[in-house]
Formats: sequence, C-alpha cells, structure tokens
Amino acid sequence: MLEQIKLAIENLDNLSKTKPIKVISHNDTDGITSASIFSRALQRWNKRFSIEIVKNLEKDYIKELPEDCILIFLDLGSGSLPELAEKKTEVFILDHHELASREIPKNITMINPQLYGKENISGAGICYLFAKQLSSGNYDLATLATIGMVGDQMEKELTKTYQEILQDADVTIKKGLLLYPATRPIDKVLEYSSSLYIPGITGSFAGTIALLRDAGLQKTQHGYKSLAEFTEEEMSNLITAIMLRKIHKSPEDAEKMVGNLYLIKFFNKLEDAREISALINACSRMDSPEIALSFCLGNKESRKKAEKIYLNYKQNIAAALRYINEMEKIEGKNYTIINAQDKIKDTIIGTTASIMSHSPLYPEGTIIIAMAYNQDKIKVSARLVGKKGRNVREVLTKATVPLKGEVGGHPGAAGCLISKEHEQTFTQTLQSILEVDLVKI
Ligand SMILES: [Mn+2]
Repeated sequence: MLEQIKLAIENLDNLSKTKPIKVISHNDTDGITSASIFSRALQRWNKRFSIEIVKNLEKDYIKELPEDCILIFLDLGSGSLPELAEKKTEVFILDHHELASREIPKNITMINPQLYGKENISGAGICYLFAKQLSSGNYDLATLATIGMVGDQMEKELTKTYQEILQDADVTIKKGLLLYPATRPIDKVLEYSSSLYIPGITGSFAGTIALLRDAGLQKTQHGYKSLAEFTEEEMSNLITAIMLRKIHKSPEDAEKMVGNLYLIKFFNKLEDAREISALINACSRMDSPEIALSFCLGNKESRKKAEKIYLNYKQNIAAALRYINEMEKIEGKNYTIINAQDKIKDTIIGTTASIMSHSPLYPEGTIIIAMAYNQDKIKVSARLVGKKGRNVREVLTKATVPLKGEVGGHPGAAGCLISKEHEQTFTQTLQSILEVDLVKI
C-alpha cells in the first residue's frame, strides 16, 4: 500500500499544478479526523483546496460534483466506483470500506487496505500514512489518527500499523474499565456517563458512592482519582466490584467492559481518545461538522463551541429517551417499533436505538426499530438486543425491497433510508415480517 501512496503523492503533485483540489469526507469521527489530517497535510504542502463533509455519497450528489477540479474522497467512495468512473476528472480515494468492484476505473487512484491483505486501517489511519509519507513534519497528526481509530472502533486488536501510529502519537495505553472520559474523577464518570449503563449506579449519587466504598476506593484531598490515575490494584478492585453486581447479560458482555484506555495529548492536555471521538461525533450529528473539523485543527474558539454542542447533544439524547418512554410504540412479542417522526433528529435516532438496546428493559433477542424524518425521507435504525436473535439487516432488507431503500450495516445493527410516502406501508410490512417468528436457535 505504501507504494500506492507514493504513486498517489506524485500524481497529485503533478495534477494539482493546473487544477484545484476538492476534498470530500464522511461526517463521522473517522471521516472528520481524516479530513483534518489531510487538510493540514495539504496546507503544509502548499496546495490549494476546498473541503466538504457529507453524510453519505448519493448518486445525485456525485453527478453534480464539478469536473474542473481534482476530487479526493476520504473514508468513503469505495462503494461508488461506477458513478465516480463517469466523472471527467481525476479522482483519488483514501478509504477502507468495501469496494464496489475489484477493478479500479482508469480515472481513479485507490488507496484502500482491503486491496492489500487483512489489515484494516481506518480512514484517518490511511490519511496519516499518506501525510507521513509526504513529510516527516507530519508526525504530530498521529494523534488525530488515534482518535479516528477509536471512532471506528478499531482499537480492539492493535495491528502493526496501529502500533506504529500509537507510538508516533505518544499515546499512553492503560488497561481498565471502558468508561469515559477516563480523565475525570471516577465518581462523576460513574454517575453521569452514558458510555456504560450500570443499573443502580448510573444516575445515582448514593449508588456510586456505595460502589466506590465496596471497591475500597477512597477520596483523596482533591476528590476521587480518575481511571487514568488509578493504580493497577485500584483498577482491578473497581472492575471486581462492578462485576459482582452482575449487570452483564453474558460473559462476553462482561469482557466488553474491560479493555485499553487511550490517553492522548490534545490542546496540551491529557484526554481520553474516546471522549474526544464522542465530542466530534456529537458536533457532526448536531449539524456542525465544520466546528468539529476546526476543533481537530486546534482552533480554541471552536473548542469552546464544540464543548457546548457536545453538552447540548447529550441533553438531546436524554430528551429523546424521555420522549420514547412516553410515546405510543408499536410493540410485539419480540420487537418494538418507534416512529418518532420529527420529534427526534435523524442524526441521533441510531444512537438512541443503540442506548435502548443496551438497556436492561429489553430482553435478549428483542428487535428495536427506530424511525425519524429526514426531510422527504425517513431514517430507519434497527438494533438487536444482545447477541442471539434475528438478523436485523435481513429484516430491514425484506421490508425495504419493494420500496427501493438502501440497507447498510450488520446482523446486529443496521439502517436504511426510505421515502416518506412509504411510511405506512413500511411499518405495516415490517410488523408482519416481525410477527413471523422465524428464529429458532
Ligand atoms: Mn471510517
């Protein structure tokens, strides 16, 4: 892949002498960190460019893209090769998603780890390798690549490339409870965090203090320590105390609560990469990806704005969950359909569905389908509670075949967009599919 990167740099250098560059990136954390790494690298390379962050690459959008500039796609594009082949300009793709075909059209330079073996590297990781190849002065961008890695949940097994990236970024890795931010006092994180729901503890001051007492953790004169400051023994005592509460649905669930914490230096402060990733995602979902981008590039004003948006986002999620609690739902034996219409933003409906699927209210195997308006379309998110149950991607696919919706995702979490005029038909079809209890494992 390094050879392909070198070639891309050479080609881009030549082409950019006569044509401006237009960068298009995805709106999640990986896409936004990709865009910030790439734009910083271009700036240091003295290239002229513009940048745009998009939710997804729709066919009509590609058609309308200008042909008098070089088009560069980050963290997306691999699935749109036939449409991009039609463009009468040079296209570069730095992406890790599935390729629409193994044959790369002539006008496209493709950098995608899927072409080179098993190692998966996120968009930001690929952009960092590109930047590092371009100049050794770009080492500082490794921190952003670390945030992108965490954003795309690729931190579970560290491949060789990632070990190098983490080293370049001077990241501190610590094994511990996957509760973020690991940099804040543990009592506050346990009580207020939405990253790990612990019944009786999350949202309860008394429950939190009781748990910390069980774990033998004491307040210091500055208050409770943070996970980042814990000794190995303190960490293990806390994990044991939580495990004894038996909140996990399965041993795998319990295992998922423990892993590597990634502590990075950002704005000259020690930060939890997961927290920064969540903040970037929140800005994007609250329709401010440009603030997230400028925050990633180190702008102090944007940092303040981003923090405000993050707070507002968390309040939005809380309000969405409250709304769902009170609204009328379509409920069956193994499923719940929530049609929030315009009461919940389409950009947070997926997160809301995920939080619900982790809540103790729903037994394993329940399918949660949440819907919200997105202009003239409806965004649909489906989640399976636990591991055992029906393939929700298949369920959605079945329900959308006659409606020409595009389904994406996995067996446990999937989503699609359908046209608003099909709202009624879709919920009815969905209900009849869900009523037929096919699953017998
Ligand atoms: Mn990605």
